[in-house]
Amino acid sequence: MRAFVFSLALASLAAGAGAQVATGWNKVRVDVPDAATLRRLSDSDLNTADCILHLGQADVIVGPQDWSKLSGFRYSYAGPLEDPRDWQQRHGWDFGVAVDDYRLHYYNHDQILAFFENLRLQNPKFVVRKQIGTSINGQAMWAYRFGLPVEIPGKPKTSFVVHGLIHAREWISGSVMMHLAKSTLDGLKSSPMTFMVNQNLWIIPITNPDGYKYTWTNDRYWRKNRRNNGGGTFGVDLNRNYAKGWGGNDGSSGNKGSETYRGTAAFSEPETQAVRDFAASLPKVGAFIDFHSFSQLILWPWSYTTTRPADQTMFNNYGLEMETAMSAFGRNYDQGQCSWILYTASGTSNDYIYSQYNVPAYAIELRDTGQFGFELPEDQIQATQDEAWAGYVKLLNHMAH
Ligand code: 0X9
Ligand code: ZN
Repeated sequence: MRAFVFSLALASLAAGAGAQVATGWNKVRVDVPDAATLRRLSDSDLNTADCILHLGQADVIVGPQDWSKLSGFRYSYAGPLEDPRDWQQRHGWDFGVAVDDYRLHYYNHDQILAFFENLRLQNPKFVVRKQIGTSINGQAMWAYRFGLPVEIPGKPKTSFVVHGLIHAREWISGSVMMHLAKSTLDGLKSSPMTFMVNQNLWIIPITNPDGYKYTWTNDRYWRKNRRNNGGGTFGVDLNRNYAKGWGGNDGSSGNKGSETYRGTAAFSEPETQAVRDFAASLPKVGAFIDFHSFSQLILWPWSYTTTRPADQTMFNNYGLEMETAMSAFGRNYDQGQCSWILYTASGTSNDYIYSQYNVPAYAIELRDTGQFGFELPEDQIQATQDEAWAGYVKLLNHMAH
């Protein structure tokens, strides 16, 4: 199969036109026979299409410039991919046509912020926004607070903090942010005496604004932020840049081109600094969820080590509740400690929040389990939003207040 790929590439180059393999976007399947190859792959500059790298095989996204990065790996050709730069053109539509558009379509950076601004301007009593920082390329980072406009004197509200789009290509997490916002607002307005009386929901809809913009304009499969690392490589994996467990070689990479590049130091990136400082500014952090895709998993600390967290029983109990709630919409979710059921990941957001605030802090991998991966079809947005809301409410009910 390897010979087939090369001859196809050469033939395409020779032919000049219609050179799909040489100039287009493709998927190849890389053999991963041993741990050393697994490590070499995760440390490499290749963009993996799988969330979970494991022994056996791994699908890799190969852009026009990427073929040489495969040198030293055994692989076979697995088919063409759409040119990611065409996405906006293919999926172009007018924002705001119908109220429920966000249930049916993915929104780009400006549309997501417009959605949140719309909620805020229509409901100034319940919704407040705060700029929490600025991305490396100068985009404002926003957090939105949803809560009742009253506070019991001397008793600060407990904040549930959620964020989406820390990984740029995981678009469904942005759709979920909008749905948590809308559903919370509906709850606040319809049952103000009972719903979230002494709690706030803080949503950071786009934790990685530069990366997210880039997925709409240049590369649908971009994951990291857009820091220029020098030497032609870009991006730090923001979910390897937090301080807890930062630097672990098992769960992150020191190679600047790697998809899991951890950065030069813990909190080297303005985006993670913003989340850190924002959480520190809250009177009382009560719970945290970092939304990702894909794999349908509810993950809890620690991710940087297989050592069990002191609150294992709590994490497991709440995790099981969320698992049941989220599995009621036609897809099965599983829960467990990240380093046990997924893989070791060092320097993650929820390890950090748990280590700082000692509260339930989860990472949820939304749909699907790999059939469509990051490009979850728009007709699954609604069900994924519904199941995320169901899981969120379970944790909200347990949040100290
Ligand atoms: O690798 C990651 O950052 C997450 N998976 S993803 O495919 N969306 O990139 C998993 C992170 C899990 N984090 C923690 N359990 N802390
Ligand atoms: Zn992710």
